[in-house]
Amino acid sequence: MSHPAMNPAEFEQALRAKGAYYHIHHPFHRAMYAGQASREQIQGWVANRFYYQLNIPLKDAAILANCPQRDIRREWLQRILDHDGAPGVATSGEEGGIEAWLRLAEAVGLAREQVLSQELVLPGVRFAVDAYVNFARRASWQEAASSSLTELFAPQIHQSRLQAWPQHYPWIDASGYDYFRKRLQQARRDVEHGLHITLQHYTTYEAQQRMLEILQFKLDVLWSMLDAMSMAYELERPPYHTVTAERVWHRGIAL
Ligand code: AHQ
Repeated sequence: MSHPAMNPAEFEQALRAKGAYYHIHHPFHRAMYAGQASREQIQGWVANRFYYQLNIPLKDAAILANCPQRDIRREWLQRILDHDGAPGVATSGEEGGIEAWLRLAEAVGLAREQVLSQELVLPGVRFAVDAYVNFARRASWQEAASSSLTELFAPQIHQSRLQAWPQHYPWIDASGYDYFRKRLQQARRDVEHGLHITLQHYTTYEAQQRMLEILQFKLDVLWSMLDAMSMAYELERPPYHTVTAERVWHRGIAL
C-alpha cells in the first residue's frame, strides 16, 4: 500500500524529529557538558574527532565528484574551503577548520604531531568515519548531500561547548574554541543548502523514508564514534586491553 508523500513542511518536521537521536544525548557528551570529563577523556575526544574532521573534505569531494550540476558544486565547494582553508590564504583565522582543530588539540595539551599521526584514533572511530566517507563515494550526490543534515542539530552542540567548557575546564586555552565558534554560522549555512536539496529531491513517501534511513545511518556514525571512546576512556576497555597495557597500532617502518 503506497502512502502519499509528505509535504515539505511535514518532511522537514520528520527530519528534525530525528534530533532525538543526536549525539548531544550520548553519555560521553553529557559528561563533557556537565564538567565530568577528565583531561584524558577530552584529549581522547579531540584526537579521535580529528579523524572525522580530516575526512569531511574527502566526503565532500566525493559528493562533488558525483554531482554533474555546476550550481550545486559551486555551493558545495565552500565546505571543502571551510575545512581545508582557502588556497594561498596565510592570514590567521582563515587556515580552515582542520588547522583550527589542531589549535584545539594544542589547547587541550596534545602535541600536533601526535594528533596528525592518528595514533590515538580508535578502530571503532575509524570504521564509523570510513563508513561515512565510503557511503558518500558510493551513494548518489543527493543522498550523500542529505546525510550531512545531522548538522540541523549541530549549532546547539557547538553553542553548548562554548558555554560549558570555559567554566568547567579552565585549563583549556580559550584559543582552542575558535573551531566551535566558526562552525556556528558555517553549520547554519550548510544546513540551509542541504535542506533545500533534500526537500526538493525526495518527492515520494518511499524516497522520503529512504532519506530518513540515511539520516539514521549518519546519526549511528556519530553515536558509535562516542561508543568507541566510552569503551577506551570511560570503561577502561581500550582495544586489546586484555593483551597489553600498551596502546596498539601498527608502527610500521619509520618512513
Ligand atoms: O564540525 C563538524 C562538521 O564540520 C561537520 C560537517 C557535517 C557533515 O558534512 O556531515 N557534519 C559535521 C559535524 C561537525 N561537528 C559535530 C560535532 O558534534 O561537533 C557534528 C557533526 C554533524 O552534526 O554531522
